[in-house]
Amino acid sequence: GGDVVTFGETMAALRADGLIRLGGTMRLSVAGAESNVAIGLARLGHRVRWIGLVGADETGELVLRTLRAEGVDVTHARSDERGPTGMILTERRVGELIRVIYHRAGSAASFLSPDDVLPALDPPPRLVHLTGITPALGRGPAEAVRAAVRAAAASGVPACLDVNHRARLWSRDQAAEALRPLAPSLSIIVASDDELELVAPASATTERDRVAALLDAGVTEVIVKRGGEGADGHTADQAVHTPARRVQVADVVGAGDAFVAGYLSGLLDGLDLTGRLGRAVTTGAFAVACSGDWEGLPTRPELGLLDTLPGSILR
Ligand code: KDG
Repeated sequence: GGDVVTFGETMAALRADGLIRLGGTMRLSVAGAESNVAIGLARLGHRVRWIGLVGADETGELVLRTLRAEGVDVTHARSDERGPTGMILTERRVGELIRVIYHRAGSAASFLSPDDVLPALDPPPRLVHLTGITPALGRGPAEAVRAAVRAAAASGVPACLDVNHRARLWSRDQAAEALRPLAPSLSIIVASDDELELVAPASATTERDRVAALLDAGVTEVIVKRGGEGADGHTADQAVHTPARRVQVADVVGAGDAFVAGYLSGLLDGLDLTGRLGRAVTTGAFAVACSGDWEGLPTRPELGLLDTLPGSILR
């Protein structure tokens, strides 16, 4: 079954250095929250499978080829004629502020269904990873998420959800309606501090209550991300704060996915909560310090690189 199975939409990513409306050069890559996590895990030596639909087009080939090249198992991913591969454009608007534009409505990935996902969970992996982006893509993807959560629970496989609210795709109310019912069947919930309310019961009104309510509902680990302030991890008997690692910011997009990859890697390696969060803030810092969502993610021997002195040369 491998270590981790994840699924979602991966798009062609076109990244402009300046303003798109002024024209100029863009760099072509791929991006998708779940495949970013998959690449992060594969670079750290874990066996990870990504499932998704791409269009029967050249950008779809780019998505699959990139994931294959990164050592991600794509044997259950496929192209589908019903829509094109989605596209995400980014431009650097001012300083570190990056504007995101989607062309993904009606994409092949929005036709994902439980039938695409369930066979890939047999034999069961050690972990299933989902994000709150997938249920925003359409009825089929939302059903696929519910089916995967049910299947994981039935076979005793821990499921991790990164809330990842995308305001361009749906409202906070719509997200909460879709995500709250999943919570009791999840083992790990990762949310930024402003996303926790989208998955915790509406009756809880403070962060403390939300964390407590999720743990009471049976979630074993609640991880709250605070960007440059680091992250907090909560289990039934422990609460740990880990500061972010200080790096020069190149591009914060993808930091959350890198964080999740580090966290899950630590979990697979049997690290304790402090160790898991330590690896998460380390992989998150790599994503922030490098441009691109996933390109700068570390291999296992590179995990210690941030401890080298600034200005030193790797030989
Ligand atoms: O987490 C980074 C993602 O936002 C990016 O890779 C694209 O999956 C993506 C999305 O839906 O925004």
